[in-house]
Amino acid sequence: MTKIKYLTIIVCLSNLMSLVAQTRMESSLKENDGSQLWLPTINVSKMKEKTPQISYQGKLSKTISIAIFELQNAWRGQPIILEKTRGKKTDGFTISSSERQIQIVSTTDVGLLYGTYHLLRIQNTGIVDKNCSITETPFYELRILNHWDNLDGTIERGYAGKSLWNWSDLPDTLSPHYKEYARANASIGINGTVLNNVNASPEILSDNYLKKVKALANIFRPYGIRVYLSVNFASPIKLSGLHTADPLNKEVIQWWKKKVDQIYDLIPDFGGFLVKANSEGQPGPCDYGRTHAEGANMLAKILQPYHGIVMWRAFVYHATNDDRAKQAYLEFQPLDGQFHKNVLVQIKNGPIDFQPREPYNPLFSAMPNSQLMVEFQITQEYLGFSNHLVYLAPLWKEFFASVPFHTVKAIAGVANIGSDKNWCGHHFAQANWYAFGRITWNPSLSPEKIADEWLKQTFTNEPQFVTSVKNIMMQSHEAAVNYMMPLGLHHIFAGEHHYGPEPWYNMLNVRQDWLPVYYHKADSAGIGFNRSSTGSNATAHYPDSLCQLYGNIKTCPEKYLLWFHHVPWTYRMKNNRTLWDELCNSYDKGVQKVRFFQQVWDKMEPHVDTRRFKDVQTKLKIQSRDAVWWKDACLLYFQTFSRLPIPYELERPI
Ligand code: GCW
Repeated sequence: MTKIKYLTIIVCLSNLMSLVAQTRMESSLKENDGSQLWLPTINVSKMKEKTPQISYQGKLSKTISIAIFELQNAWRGQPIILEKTRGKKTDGFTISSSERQIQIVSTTDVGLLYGTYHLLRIQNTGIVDKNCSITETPFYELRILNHWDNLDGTIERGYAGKSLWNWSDLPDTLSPHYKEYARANASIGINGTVLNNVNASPEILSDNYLKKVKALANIFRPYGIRVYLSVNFASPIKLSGLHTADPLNKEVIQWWKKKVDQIYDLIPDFGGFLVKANSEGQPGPCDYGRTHAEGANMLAKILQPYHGIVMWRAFVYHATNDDRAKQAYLEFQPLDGQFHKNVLVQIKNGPIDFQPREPYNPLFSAMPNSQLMVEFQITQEYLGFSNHLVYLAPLWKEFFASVPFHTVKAIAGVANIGSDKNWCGHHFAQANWYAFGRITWNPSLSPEKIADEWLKQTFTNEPQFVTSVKNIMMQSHEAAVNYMMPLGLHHIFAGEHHYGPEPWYNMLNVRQDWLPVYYHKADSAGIGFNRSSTGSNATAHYPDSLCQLYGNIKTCPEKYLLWFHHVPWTYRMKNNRTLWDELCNSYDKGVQKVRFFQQVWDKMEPHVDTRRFKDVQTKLKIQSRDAVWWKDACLLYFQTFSRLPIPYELERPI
């Protein structure tokens, strides 16, 4: 048992003057390779010089010690009182400040840690108010990252190096990155992590790996982060040689029960399982004639006594003739109300697959009797990998413009984190990790506000820099949609790698629903996927008002036009251009935007350290070339059907 210590920590500080401005100056042009993220550098020698007075009365847990350490390292202001009060346990906190002191109050240790990070955030973004009173409560209880990390160190759709988890060294050697990762997550409220790929190796549940998982869980725990695992539904067969993985089979149930007991023995606060079943070749309950609900409930009942959960993915589609956009709905909607209470159905934001832009997945408005969670993709599988600067908060906000916050119980994000020095491959990709955390904490935060916070903490508070670069970030998603897939086009990526364009990709022996031609359907009459009542009728899965809106070519928002309709090349758009001219203009607009980003960034040189300035400049060059590649490839290919000229005033294809 941990020895309970009651102490009051009073560390005296001789100089209490506000050093906010000074801290900013120090951080702005210092060499920075991005490894520091948005958090204050830990500087033990400076801590001694400037340690503020911090008091806390109560049981000193590891979590509270971290909070005190962070404050001692970076807070430059009034004395601080950390106070734990009685009441309903939440992750929320209150910060109140007066001339003389600041008080952070919460009912939990982790709430005090979150309060600490919040205080440092407001200090670093330059808005510390002497008489403030802030109350923060996270909107979602579960704020979770999904790592698609394989046990061999590779990451599926990862573009920032190898996996952070050094499986071969664990549990004996613990990389310092584990703590830094936990610290970064805690600073933005992320409280869960699924360590391994949803295409799960059964090995993760072996005795050997569970010990490694335990070592990571021990490091993350004080930061308020619980560990979860993706599991392979056929694990009983693959690990222990059972002849079946049928969820209703007694032996199978017994196998999972024993496994779960073993896990909780090692990791008492283990979070639960994430399951990709009967999707893209993964095993699942349907292999035995059972439903997704039967599969999920079997695991859920076993996890329930431990308060564990099951996150069951609804990302399913098969090689049938029916529209891929309809398949998850057809399979999952009839199961509404059948899932056990500790099952969350995890649904990707759109009905196809993390495309640059998609309408929302209609399952979100069709399963009122189930607990749903949304899966966003932070890693930029379809958005230029770690080469393109694309700020994703506007994309996620677009989802929430259609799906009210309360519809989902939790948010998962497919992580973009790897072993690269700068964590995410592109300095600006860190903004997406940051924004994901902030949105799971408070989905009403605006993308502008989040970008503002991130820029100030990561680069500098210099107003000219913040305004100009925020402007780039805010326009970056729309720019990428324009130079890749404007007006509702989707999935016209090169086969396999999902980086560049290959709208012409068409092979006889490849599944139809993996071919771009299946999605854009360009022919001499027009372009686009008819999902209205005269086509696949996917529009019928939306509530009536939206079904009518999307189903009618005249009322369908133009950003989704080619998602829902096959449109004649000479169709008149709202601005009176023909569809073809509008398509050309959109691609061109995307390219010009990236050129504009380059110009703005070049002017930022005085405000940014050389290393990061050059890194971003180089990435923008790649992005700019790629944008031209996309424009030229798509327009020249589609022109073979439209047989119309590219408007005079636009840049010619190379
Ligand atoms: O988008 C597709 C990806 C796969 C991924 C799958 C999924 C983990 O291309 O790499 O597999 O989605 O989400 O399961």
